[in-house]
Amino acid sequence: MPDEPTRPYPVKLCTWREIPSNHPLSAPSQYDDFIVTHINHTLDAHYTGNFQMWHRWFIYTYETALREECGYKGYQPTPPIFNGDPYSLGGNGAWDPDLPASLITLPEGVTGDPFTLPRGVGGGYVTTGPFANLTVNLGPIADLPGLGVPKNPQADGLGYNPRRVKRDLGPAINKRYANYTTVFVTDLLSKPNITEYRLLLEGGFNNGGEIGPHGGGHYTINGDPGGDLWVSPADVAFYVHHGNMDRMWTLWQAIDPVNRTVLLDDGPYGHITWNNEPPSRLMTMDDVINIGWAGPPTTMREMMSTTSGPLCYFYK
Ligand SMILES: [Cu+2]
Repeated sequence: MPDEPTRPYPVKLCTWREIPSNHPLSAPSQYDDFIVTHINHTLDAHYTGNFQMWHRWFIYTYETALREECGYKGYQPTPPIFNGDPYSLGGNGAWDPDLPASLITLPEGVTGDPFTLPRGVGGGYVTTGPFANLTVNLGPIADLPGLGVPKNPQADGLGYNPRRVKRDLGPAINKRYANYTTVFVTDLLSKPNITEYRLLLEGGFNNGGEIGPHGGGHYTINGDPGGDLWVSPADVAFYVHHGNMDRMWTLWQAIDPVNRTVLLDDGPYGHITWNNEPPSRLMTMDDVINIGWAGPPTTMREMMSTTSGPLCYFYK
């Protein structure tokens, strides 16, 4: 049998760096800058009109930092990514027989019913692969019942709270929402406008717990921080999942490029507040996308095409 091809470069994260004097964290790494940013923008970059654009810039900036500042020469890895070998993103969490199903609740001030999702086949600490000792420093902000990880006592989740990563990967959520066999993915590509596309992608809290391919990918990883909407970028698998979300959007745009990347002001795009609570105006192409300490700002308009403006990449 021929040798399995392996990737040329294991994924590595940047080392700790000097702290700018007005940085909000006492012990940040460059990696933590991305997590702080996502925490600070959770409520204005999800269930909002900028969801795809904000995450496109976020993951693009992350991958650029990996390549230009950390010496990484590859791309986001492709499967297998969870087999625990040296070129993977680490394995599943160790099997925890006592972990309950995931209870998903809404952020404070937002209406909607909580729902439960089936658990995976891990639940404990990641013990294999290059990220076996990856530390989550921030959060948790979400309730993670059963994981034995109390909420960060600092309400904004930015207090230094180091702990090892847990994952609860499993087939149930993935097969229902996020892998190639589910109708959600083909339905997504047939959506006629960006708002319908986004609503199916993100799912929602008022539709019987249908979480869409975006929530499906996140809750397939699950655990700590994977099951925490705010802190999820602290698991390196976040960037692969969102890379694929960006790829799906790119495919959808390619079906009608004139209307979906050029004639942009017709929208409609969603509102600027989470699920339009409190009621707010619609997002426009001139709205700024801010990613805090992670990188410079951009605009909605600049994020509409991966091959013009500040971006230059395509998916195979
Ligand atoms: Cu996000």
